[in-house]
Amino acid sequence: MSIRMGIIGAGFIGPAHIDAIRRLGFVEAAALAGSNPDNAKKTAAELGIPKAYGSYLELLQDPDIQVVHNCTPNHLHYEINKAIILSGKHVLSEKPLAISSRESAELLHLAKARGVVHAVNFNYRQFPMMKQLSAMIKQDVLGRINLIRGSYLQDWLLYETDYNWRLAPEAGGPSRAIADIGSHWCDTVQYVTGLRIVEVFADLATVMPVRRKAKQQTATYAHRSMGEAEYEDIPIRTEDCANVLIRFEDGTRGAFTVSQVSAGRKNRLSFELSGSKRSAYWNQEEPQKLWIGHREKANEVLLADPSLFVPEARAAIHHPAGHNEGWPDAMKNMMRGFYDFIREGKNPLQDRADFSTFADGHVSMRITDAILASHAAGRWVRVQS
Ligand code: SOE
Repeated sequence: MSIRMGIIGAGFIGPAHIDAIRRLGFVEAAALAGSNPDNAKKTAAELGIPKAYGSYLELLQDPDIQVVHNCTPNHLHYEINKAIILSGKHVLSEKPLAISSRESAELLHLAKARGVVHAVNFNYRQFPMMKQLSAMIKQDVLGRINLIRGSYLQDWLLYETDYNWRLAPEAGGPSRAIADIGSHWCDTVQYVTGLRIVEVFADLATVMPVRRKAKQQTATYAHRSMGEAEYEDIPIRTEDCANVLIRFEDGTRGAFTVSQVSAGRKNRLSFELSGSKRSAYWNQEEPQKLWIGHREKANEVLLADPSLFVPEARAAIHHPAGHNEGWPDAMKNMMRGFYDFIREGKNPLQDRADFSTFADGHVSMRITDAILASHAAGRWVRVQS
């Protein structure tokens, strides 16, 4: 018997959710809700989804649907996640979980009170190499971690004619680069090291204070060149890039940079851990490689290989060594963890989840809030626990 899911919103990320759940074999994409009936019908037909609803409230009334994925723009996450929880259906939300940690605290509380299974899509921790690295750290292979540094760099917002709903605080929220991609960096690093970020000192920058928005809507990652359309000037109030100093709960120091204006860097989430015995470096654009740094001998590169991995990491890898896996496979792992939890009837209040839950989504919102407050005040700010 398959689990039937419904999806709300189908921009860039919605189809990736559908693709990943279909690869599980026991989840059916049964319904889609859009902002109006015509669009919903068209998109549902393109994605091969049988039912289409012109509003998410109609989808939530469908008794056949057990799980709902919220793939809408950020400003709708809170309202829709709340409605999903109140409908009694399980919920998988895109990140950020909400626009502020006040909202995410309420969502976490509600999800717990209603006993629904909840997840937020921090998919980068789902790479097999991240599970391998996490196990290596637990086995003390790197020794004590002294320094954690890295970056998440993209270039899809490099030009002044690059525009998307994520740039407007009304749709994307008060933070852009930090909430959109810095949140992934923090989740991945905290997952791998097992260390919480407790304090931040941030410097945010909007390098392009005015952008030229094409009069037609522009999709995430769409490329447009000047002269192709009519434009209007839009003042920009969200950050294109940021540098953040961080302190972890055990006193470990770190720093990360985020940028959506770094030419040539497409989706480069990377970090380096400097341990007392060894270092390790990973870059999402080449996810099958882990660089291991030594002082007394030649450095090594570990290539993803199920036969060399610990069981938790082996379970996340779907093909033999050399048949490289990537982003869609990490998405599949995210979905598999979430749907196995539901299929096995696990209790979200008691059973441990290896996928990111609303608790992780809330932690992430607390970090974003602290980063914004630090930038505004020009000083260290503690992340509220
Ligand atoms: C755009 O910056 C984006 O699609 C993010 O919204 C995703 O969360 C990230 O995985 C890739 O980049």
